[in-house]
Amino acid sequence: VNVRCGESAVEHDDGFYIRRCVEIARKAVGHTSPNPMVGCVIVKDGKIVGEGFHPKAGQPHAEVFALRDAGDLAENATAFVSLEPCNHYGRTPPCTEALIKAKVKKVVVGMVDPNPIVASTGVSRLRDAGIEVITGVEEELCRKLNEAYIHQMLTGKPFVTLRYSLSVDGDLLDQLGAEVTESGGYYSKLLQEYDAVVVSSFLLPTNHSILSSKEPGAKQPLQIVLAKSSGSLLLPAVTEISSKTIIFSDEEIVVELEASQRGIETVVLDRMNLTAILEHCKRQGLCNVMLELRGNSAEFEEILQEGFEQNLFQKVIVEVLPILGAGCKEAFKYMQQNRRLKNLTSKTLGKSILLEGYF
Ligand code: AOF
Ligand code: ZN
Repeated sequence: VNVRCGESAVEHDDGFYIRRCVEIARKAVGHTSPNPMVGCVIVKDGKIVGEGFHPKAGQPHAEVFALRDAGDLAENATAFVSLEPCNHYGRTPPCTEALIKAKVKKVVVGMVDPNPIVASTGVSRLRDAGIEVITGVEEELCRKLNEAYIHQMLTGKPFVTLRYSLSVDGDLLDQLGAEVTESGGYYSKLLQEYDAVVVSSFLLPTNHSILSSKEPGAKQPLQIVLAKSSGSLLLPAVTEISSKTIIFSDEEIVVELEASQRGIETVVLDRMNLTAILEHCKRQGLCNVMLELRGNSAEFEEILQEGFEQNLFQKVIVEVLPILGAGCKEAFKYMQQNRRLKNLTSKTLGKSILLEGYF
């Protein structure tokens, strides 16, 4: 789609280049937290002369990579960025200064940065330097790209998604649709977007491998295991646990770890408590968390209640499978709230239907 230097120029509008910024920003999906995903494209005389994206917190920002890629061609060019260029010294120096030094003529910004340290000072710094700045191009797309980062910046809390699979008659199921956990499947792609996935310990012994994304180069989410009810929790052999795991348990349960599993962190809570779990995620710089509900959801009971009462859930993803029953009918008794979802989307996936919406 993009036209590189040397190829013939095609007339594109600003939205085209911001959409390209979003496309390349997503190359770092799952890797940037607590930072946002950002893409930058440098355009001169209708040709893309430089591209870059932010690969990981601590590494240079998108603008820096794009300016490096463009070299001297950045002079008098237009820089397109999916997020307002930063204007502060964080882990890296301000992108505004890099753009000014490179002598770009114009900057087109997808959305302003909700980070209070930046909050429009990037735009004003560029304007003060005589650079023309346009903001709010493909803004909705840019906001969707970083919905977790934005939520976390505005509320100080991780973005939380509830995900589950249902039968057509409304049972909460253990299983997912065919092939969705394989590479390219929606569930495999979803896992790479989340910094952490919360599951019930019931799921672990038999089924935990489905908690890893099969996308090439995916960063695996932290597995947060909830262990409740009296008895003991025996983890599967550590060789089978592909990503980092942390176990939150109540005082009733004994978590038995083998010698090889001693690295697994365990946290004892006096009761199952979503606020405490989210605090822990926040301290680790995790921006988004997925709650994975399966057939036996007893361990989620208090968490669901707390989440709804305190508005801790942002998004819901529901897969409806073409089967009847055989799951847990009781699952949603504690979810009785008359709430309408916003921005609902639906699509068919093979033989299933996938619904997504926001609380
Ligand atoms: C940009 N371009 O590619 C990104 C930006 O600690 P630092 O230096 O990485 O700064 C992190 C903050 O910078 C982050 O919270 C957000 O406000 C902004 N991220 N800005 O101009 C980028 N990733
Ligand atoms: Zn920056």
